[in-house]
Amino acid sequence: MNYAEEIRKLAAEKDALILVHNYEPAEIQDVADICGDSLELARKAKEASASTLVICGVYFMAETAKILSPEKTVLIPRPDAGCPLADQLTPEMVRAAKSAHPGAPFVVYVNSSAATKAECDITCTSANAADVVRSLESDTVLFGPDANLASWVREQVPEKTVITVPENGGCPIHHKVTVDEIERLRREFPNATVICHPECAPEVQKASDMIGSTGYMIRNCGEKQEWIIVTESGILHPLKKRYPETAFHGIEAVCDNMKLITLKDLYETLAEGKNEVVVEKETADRARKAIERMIEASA
Ligand code: CIZ
Repeated sequence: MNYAEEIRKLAAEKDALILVHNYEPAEIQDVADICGDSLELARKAKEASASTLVICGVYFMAETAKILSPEKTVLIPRPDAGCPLADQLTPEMVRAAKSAHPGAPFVVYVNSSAATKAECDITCTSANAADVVRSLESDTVLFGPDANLASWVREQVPEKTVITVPENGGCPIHHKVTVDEIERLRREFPNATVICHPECAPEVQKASDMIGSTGYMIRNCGEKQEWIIVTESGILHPLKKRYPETAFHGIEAVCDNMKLITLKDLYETLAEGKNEVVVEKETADRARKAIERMIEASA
């Protein structure tokens, strides 16, 4: 069977919109209606008129779509696609931090569960974390779970005190990138500009020429002829598609959770309407406030 063709036919028949994250495998990105980073997918999920949304990404992304569009059916082809970063911040940890710092708002990275978001004041993504923190009145801000992203926020918003919860949370894939690796790539490709994701460690951020989310990379990598791309390998596909004349050199960084979905999984999910995402109403209502506040702050 030609799964890609059958998926497109089924999506039309079932009034389904397929939203795919930039880290997904190339063949999944190629059958998407919309590809993007978490912020772009959240915005599109909110605006979409289709009755069904199929989210190809990790579970928190599907939860976010369901929270923003409770009236829609939201499906995820692999509900077991988790996020080890999201698991590092629980609702109890947020409550404890808030009671230790009364009045300080909690900014939660979108890579978190619905239950954790429900305890927080506002969400952020890697595309808008500094803008979100800057938008808050309080001088002290609680931020979690990614301490590397928090460090980048501190650089851009030095007037605020940013307290990380947990102290050293991080994405295992980005956190293991080393300065040695960047230097080796610079020696190999001396004319390339290095751009890293803000989930990388502060020393890797400093060793890079630019820092940005995947959406930022896609928008800005037309500016130079050769790049070293320091983030999950899935991003190379949309970059090469968009800038066919540009040279892109990636690093060894593969998120197994982002690579779980196959075309067969996507086809079966659409055909059977299975793997529906459910978020309990009270949790969804509270988490929605935090996500919508982010969307307003980064409009
Ligand atoms: O914001 C996102 O979607 C993540 C997890 C990374 C990125 O920069 O796209």
